[in-house]
Amino acid sequence: MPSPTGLIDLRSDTVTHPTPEMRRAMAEAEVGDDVFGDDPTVIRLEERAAELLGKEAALFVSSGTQGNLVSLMAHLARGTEIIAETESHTVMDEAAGHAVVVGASARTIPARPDGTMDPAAIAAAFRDPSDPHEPITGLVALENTHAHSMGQPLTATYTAEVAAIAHERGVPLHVDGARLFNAQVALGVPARELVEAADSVTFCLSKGLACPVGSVVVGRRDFIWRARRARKLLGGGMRQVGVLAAPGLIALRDGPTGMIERLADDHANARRLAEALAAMPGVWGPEPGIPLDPARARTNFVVFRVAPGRRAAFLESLRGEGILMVEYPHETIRAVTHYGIEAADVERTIAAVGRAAP
Ligand code: TLP
Repeated sequence: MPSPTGLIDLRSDTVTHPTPEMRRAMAEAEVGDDVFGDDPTVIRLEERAAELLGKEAALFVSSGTQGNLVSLMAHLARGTEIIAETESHTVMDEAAGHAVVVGASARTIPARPDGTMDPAAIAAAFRDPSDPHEPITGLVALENTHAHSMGQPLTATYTAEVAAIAHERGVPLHVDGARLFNAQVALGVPARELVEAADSVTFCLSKGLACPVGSVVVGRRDFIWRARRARKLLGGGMRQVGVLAAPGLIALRDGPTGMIERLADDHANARRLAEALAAMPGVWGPEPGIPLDPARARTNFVVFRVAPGRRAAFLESLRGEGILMVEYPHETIRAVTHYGIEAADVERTIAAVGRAAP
């Protein structure tokens, strides 16, 4: 489907518009009061999500941020600490909800280029629970795909290794799987296997899966009950919300009528963009002075840099051609492919970058 705005908007996969079928499903959704547990469409979506990820239960929430926050609230007590990646969304981009709402500190570990944290560093980051000076480690969190490493997918083996470290110490593992289905498609491994070892997972419907709103949290039944209570506390108990859950049921269908399989197109588009950018003068990879390695475009992100001090002018020049990218940390630029971006848009983008970068 061509872009509904006429722009080539590569700022994020959050800009996707719902499909015509999703809009029809929203109009026709069977609804009820979901705080009473009466919305049949929400119930179907939650059942589908739990089944798909191999967990006992699920909870539909307004956003990925809310999904992570209710998960933290359900897992943690005040004065506890999470171990998470230094630039993970939960630590960097959720307005410090872990601190402000949950009352938890974050002990952070930087990611390696493949998006993983060193397991030995995770093990070493656990606090001594017998020392009254220290916070109590209450949760380990992973992000899959890992955004700041150019959307690297984390394997089931790695997640199981981290889960074992956490579980040996009596601590649960949460996965921020905002783009978990991108990892499924990139690795060719079902999402349920990727998160089998995790105690809870948040995944987003409103990114590459093209739904207008919403994320889903999955986990054990008792965890989901606590998360539901936390959602209520945050004012996130919604009423006839089947109108928002209906697109999710379309997105999560198996096969070509759903929105998961087609993520492969986004990945191919990102790879094509990265390959072309890597060959251009004036374009580098995310680390200063190092060439862009197109093999790192494994999902739908391309992160790169232009000459020092040129970023704003570069983005402005693209904008003048109707192409949007976004500033990313450490002087980098991010381009994200998604539903609505087609191969021809990528070619137009490559030509525009060729004019703007040198
Ligand atoms: N990410 C957005 C921005 O907030 C940065 C984006 O454009 O990438 N986890 C991860 C890994 C995310 O990337 C995001 C959103 C979230 C959680 C939060 O999801 P929402 O935006 O639904 O609260």
